[in-house]
Amino acid sequence: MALERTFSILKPDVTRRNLTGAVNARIEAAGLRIVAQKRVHMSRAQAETFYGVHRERPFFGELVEMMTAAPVVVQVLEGDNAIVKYREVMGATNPAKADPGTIRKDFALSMGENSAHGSDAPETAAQEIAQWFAGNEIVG
Ligand code: 3AN
Repeated sequence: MALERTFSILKPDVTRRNLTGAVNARIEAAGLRIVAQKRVHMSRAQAETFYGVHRERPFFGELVEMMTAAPVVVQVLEGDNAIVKYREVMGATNPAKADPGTIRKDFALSMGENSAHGSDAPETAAQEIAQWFAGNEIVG
């Protein structure tokens, strides 16, 4: 299987409750390596760019508010089949529907405050990684 990279965000509900290490432990236990990581407080412009694909959705304003309300941790994760694997480790968008043992089942508060973001495809992973990291900040 090909080594792949995905982009991850640990959302404000994670940093606020001091759960960064707990979520990272789940990521590492799943065999994904954290090859880049930094804590940032997103600006409104950065959040609007990041979630641009959702601009017309009814929850867009709420999503941008939530993502800019407190710091986040942005990450690059590397591993076999990392994009699909991380989405499995995160669980369903709605934490009430997420499988037991997933990050969202165990930590998320709601659909919006659902603890983690993970890229959904190779093209978006490349785009999202490029928005947040310079090549020399990713050390595999
Ligand atoms: P995922 O993050 O699981 O790929 P998307 O891409 O459908 O889910 O949604 C992006 C983000 O928008 C979610 N992580 C969540 O924070 C937020 N979101 C999605 N649907 C809703 C909703 N119905 N109400 C509030 N926030 C939502």
